[in-house]
Amino acid sequence: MSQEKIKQIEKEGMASLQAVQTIADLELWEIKYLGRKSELNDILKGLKGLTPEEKKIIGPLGNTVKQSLFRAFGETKEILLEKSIDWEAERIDVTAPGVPSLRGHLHPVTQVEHEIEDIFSEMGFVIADGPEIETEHYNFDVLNIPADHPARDMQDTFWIASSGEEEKYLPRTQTSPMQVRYMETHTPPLHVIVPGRVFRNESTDASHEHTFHQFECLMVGDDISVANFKWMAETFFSRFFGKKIDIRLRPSFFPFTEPSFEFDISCTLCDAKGCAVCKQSGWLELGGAGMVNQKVFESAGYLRGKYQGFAWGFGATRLAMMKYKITDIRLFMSGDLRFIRQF
Ligand code: FA5
Repeated sequence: MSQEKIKQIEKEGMASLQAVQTIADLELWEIKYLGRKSELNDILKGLKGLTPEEKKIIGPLGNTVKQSLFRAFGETKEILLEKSIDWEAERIDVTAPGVPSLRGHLHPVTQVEHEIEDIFSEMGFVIADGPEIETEHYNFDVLNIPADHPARDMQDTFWIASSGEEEKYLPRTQTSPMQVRYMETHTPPLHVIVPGRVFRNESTDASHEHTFHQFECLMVGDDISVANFKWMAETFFSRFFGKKIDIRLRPSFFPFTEPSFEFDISCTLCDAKGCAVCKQSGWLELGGAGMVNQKVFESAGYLRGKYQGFAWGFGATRLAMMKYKITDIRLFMSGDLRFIRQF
């Protein structure tokens, strides 16, 4: 009797599936023939009440019919889904012009930073990174610039407000604090460069910004001399500008170097013939340098007189100005995309 019933369910189910035209109707069909409360399911659930002989016939038959109804359901679903696609709406016009995607690129100062890093890396220097927010200790004290020293006024500082008790913090005014930070954890011989953003509380003009990029270069060993520095600087600038660059050292003062110099490079804009940017002198001022003051070595924990080395710092933003012949430094940070997109 159940056998007959199962066959009838199959016949009826298959026939009514032929008539199903929509996904909604198909869902109703599924509930009726394959759902938990379907007749077929009731029969299969009732198997335990049957004799072993009946079970042997009804069980396999019920499952086979269930499977074939399920397969037919799947096939119909696929057909209906395909039919429901609006091909017109999906149509792709392969001849339509493309929409260009916006591509960003590195900021010109970052590009120059990368070039500088590449040249120094080739010369065997390692690249180190330091914190932009520094302590008074590293930015000034260990560099031989105590609180009452007039040299503090050489770099106008943005101080971070504090209650006065604890260590004072500031956005670093120079990359030089990394000299001592690096030496505290490394033993000579060492060759390191430190690129970084620095901040000064000063009024801006065509060649001065409150936020700009510097490079610190430090080379320490047993017998490093000014001659090493001069060769290094000439080699670096000649590679950077792709032509022979001369260096001129002038006596100067920095508390953390002794002796100290400002250094100029031959003007790249006029090939040292004299122009408005170099004020007709043929030279451009680019940075400071000197032999590391033994007091700085002592701050780093080295024995006085044991090592010799040079340190120099120069403005990477100024270098970018020379490279790209930009006459106003403020353009770099202006956020003006018309400027940035030229690089
Ligand atoms: C220093 O900052 C020293 N730390 C450099 C140094 C390092 C000397 C190691 C000795 C040994 P100075 O304040 O001169 O020095 O700045 C160095 C360079 O940073 C300048 O030559 C210039 O290229 C750049 N610079 C300084 N101030 C500005 C500014 N406001 N805007 C853009 N570039 C600046």
